[in-house]
Amino acid sequence: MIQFVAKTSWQFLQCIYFTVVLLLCFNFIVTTPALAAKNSGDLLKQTPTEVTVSLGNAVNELKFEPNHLEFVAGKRYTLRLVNPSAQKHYFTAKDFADNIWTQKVEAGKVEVKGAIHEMELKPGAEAEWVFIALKPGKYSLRCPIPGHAEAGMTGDIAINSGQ
Ligand SMILES: [Cu+2]
Repeated sequence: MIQFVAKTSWQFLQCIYFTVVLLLCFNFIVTTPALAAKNSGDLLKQTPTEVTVSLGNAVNELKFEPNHLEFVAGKRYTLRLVNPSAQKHYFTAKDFADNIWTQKVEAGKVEVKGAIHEMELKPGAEAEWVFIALKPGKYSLRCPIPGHAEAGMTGDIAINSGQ
């Protein structure tokens, strides 16, 4: 048990200083980017920027439209995924998903909270992925259904630095 005995006001100030430094260190240790995003009311109050991506299209071409997406770190987004084609597709971007903070995914009457790594959209399906972009970088996107990525169903996602 450590006891601070303040004999003089100088020692008392030293105790205060030490305590403040300790608290700052502790705060630094527990503040991971994900927790920071989760705990920050300001980030969640941002009106999300809406981005729509089509998985395939009405004439069954195997591609994402658009196939290049850009986000800014620290900004909130609603990524609307739609599948207007006659077959199912995946939106698979695991590294991207690891570097964002997912607030929720809404599909039909279901709202899913927490981390998501890939989504399968059946013909005609629609889902909304609400997240905050965190770590700047370049990430790849693909549909892992056999033959789809090979036919061009790939894309890239950039998270740009907010500075
Ligand atoms: Cu596909």
